[in-house]
Amino acid sequence: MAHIPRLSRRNLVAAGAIGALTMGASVALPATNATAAAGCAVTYTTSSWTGGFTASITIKNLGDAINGWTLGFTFPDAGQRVGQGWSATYSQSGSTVTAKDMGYNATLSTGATTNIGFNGTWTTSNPAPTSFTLNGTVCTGSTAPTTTAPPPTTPPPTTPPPTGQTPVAINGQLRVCGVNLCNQYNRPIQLRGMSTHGIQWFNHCYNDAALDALADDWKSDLLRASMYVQEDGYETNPTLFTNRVNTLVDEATERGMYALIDFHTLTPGDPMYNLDRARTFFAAVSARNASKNNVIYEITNEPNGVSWSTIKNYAEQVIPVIRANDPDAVVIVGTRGWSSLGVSEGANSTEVVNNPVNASNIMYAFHFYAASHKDNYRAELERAAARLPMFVTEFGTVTYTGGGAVDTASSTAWLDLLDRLKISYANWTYSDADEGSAAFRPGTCYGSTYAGTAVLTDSGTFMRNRIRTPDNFPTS
Ligand code: IDC
Repeated sequence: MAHIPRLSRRNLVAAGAIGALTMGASVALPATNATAAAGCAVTYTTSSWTGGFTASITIKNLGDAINGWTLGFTFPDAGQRVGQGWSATYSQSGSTVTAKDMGYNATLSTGATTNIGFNGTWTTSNPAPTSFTLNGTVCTGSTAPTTTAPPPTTPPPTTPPPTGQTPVAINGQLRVCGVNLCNQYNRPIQLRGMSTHGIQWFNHCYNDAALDALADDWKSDLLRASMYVQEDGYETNPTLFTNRVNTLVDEATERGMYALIDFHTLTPGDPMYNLDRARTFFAAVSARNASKNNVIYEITNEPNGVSWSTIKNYAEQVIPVIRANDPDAVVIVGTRGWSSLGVSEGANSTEVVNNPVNASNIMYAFHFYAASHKDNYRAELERAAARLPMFVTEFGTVTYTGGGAVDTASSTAWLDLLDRLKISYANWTYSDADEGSAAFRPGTCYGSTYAGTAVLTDSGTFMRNRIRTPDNFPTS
């Protein structure tokens, strides 16, 4: 098996991350005039708080098809500023703002819409702009700007999810019911799926063929998009990573899978270190994905070295940011000791049961690595699951380092327990990392074959067998 030395692997995947940025742009686009835009309609809605706001903008092209667009508007108040944006590249000069397409969303056929947005700041007041231009043409079809968020007059632009037998088509919007995750029929279900590796390193693994294999060959219910915050992740380029998470949500949606957005804090272990980043990130992704029924938010991966009360405090500051945009989505909160319910730091789930997060429709995360964590961890999860809604957002079949051999006996005991308790799970990792936890053999992601078993490691073979068995989701 090819051994890719660690350093060069990182260099390669860094190149892959850049490649992905241009991936959307390399799709053949119709040769249409980039300046033509005979008419347009814009809706601009905000949710505002003291000094800050999130703006959601829908652009509808009422003219000829265009390939390449720039939206222009002017803030009415001198103190209004664009901050982090998504689905467009923003610039501001004085009060004049332009938002340019990002390549993958450059084409707008006649009647097509696209959604963009940004987080901004304001000082004295936050009125909506009164006029918009698209490629220089005034958008007379613009609906009256408002800050009270009326329903958009245009439908969301994303590809509609497939209907029929996909996990999302069957189960719809999920909610927490008692200690379970329930589907649209209010019946407990279990989602079984895979986690990406860090998208800053393995972005090239999440191409169409790989995601097709996950949905169709593995029959996965779930894709966890693991966005590290440190370690060359989100903090280095918030816009790039926010956009990439959003496109992974779209990829899951198109395939009828649930998308778990993982704000992958790890080192430092105190989630408060990333509180401002979390607020910015979750404001953006929850606004962008609010109308979808398949998005689950995991607000901190593995808190460690901090008390439960600190984690709870963090959760109670981040959850309202999500709820403001996407009130019905399930939110998952990490637990103490690398999401071990405290066990790895000498505590247990009692601290959570006695002092739960003050929010509804939430679950708690539990993580394990089967070769390292055995009976005492299983016993604690089972004890906790009688009192708390639990979701295994990450686990490995190997040791907690992510490496080593598959512990088949312990992994089987774990998954049998999760199946029995209907606890949902995502396995670390759907990647070709050179480590035992990866599902694919090293080098697989530079090829084009992902389905079948020839490309799989021992862990991949084990997990594919567990995940692809029928779900039998209840429908009444
Ligand atoms: C590991 C990766 C490894 C990477 C390391 C960097 O497998 O390639 O070098 O992170 O931080 C976790 C974490 C997860 C770890 C994984 C395995 O959530 O980020 O991934 N693990 O060590 N918790 C327990 C184990």
